[in-house]
Amino acid sequence: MKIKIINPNTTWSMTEKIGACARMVAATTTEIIAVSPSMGPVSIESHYDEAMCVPGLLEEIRAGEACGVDGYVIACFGDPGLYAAREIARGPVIGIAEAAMHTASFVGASFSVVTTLSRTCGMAWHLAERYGMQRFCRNVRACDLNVLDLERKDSNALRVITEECRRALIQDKADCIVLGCAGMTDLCREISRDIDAPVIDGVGAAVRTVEGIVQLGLRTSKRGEWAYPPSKEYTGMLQGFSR
Ligand code: 2AL
Repeated sequence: MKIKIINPNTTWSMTEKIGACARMVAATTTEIIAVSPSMGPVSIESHYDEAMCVPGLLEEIRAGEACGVDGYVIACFGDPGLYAAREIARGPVIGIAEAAMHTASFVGASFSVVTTLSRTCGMAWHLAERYGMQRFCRNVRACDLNVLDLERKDSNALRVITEECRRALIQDKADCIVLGCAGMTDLCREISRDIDAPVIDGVGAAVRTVEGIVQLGLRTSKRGEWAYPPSKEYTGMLQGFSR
């Protein structure tokens, strides 16, 4: 099985880290292809960043369809472009936020999200609403770390995130923690050990979800909302995106 993981930001050190962590949880028979788009923001932490990462992300889905990819993971906690990606893919496309929130709801009666900047907290709440996960989501907490801080050894990210997770367990009375950024994927096991509670990394949860869906012989339904989009001309800089 071939799974393509798209880190929709263009920071390749993060993409390689995401790929390595995905390979540690994937089945030995799964091939993980981890990529960043050729254009877009170096990190995604605003609505503007999210919008601007989508064309490059869709380009990667299109390329994946041309070379037999079985399923996709969108490795950014905003799940940018998720439904557009589903429209143009045969196999499943899973966002890390939806995978993490659903998985959290299986291992606890409640979760708190621990994310990067406080400006992204509203975005995570919107996703919880969209996925019907609001009733499980106790809180969305920020660490006030930039996404790119997670790539710097001297940022103290592990300590800062672990402390916020501990506060979430105590103050929110959350049963488990959802990590709110793909760049936190490598910290999951250690934080879980330190706080003695389940910590869900969306990258691992999404990879296992894609594997499960493909193994069940399922794919994205082409009957309704996620049918292939109607063919039409796109103009100007988006000319190459005509279908
Ligand atoms: C993210 C993420 O997962 N990748 C990225 O660039 N931004 N999410 C976030 N909440 O900061």
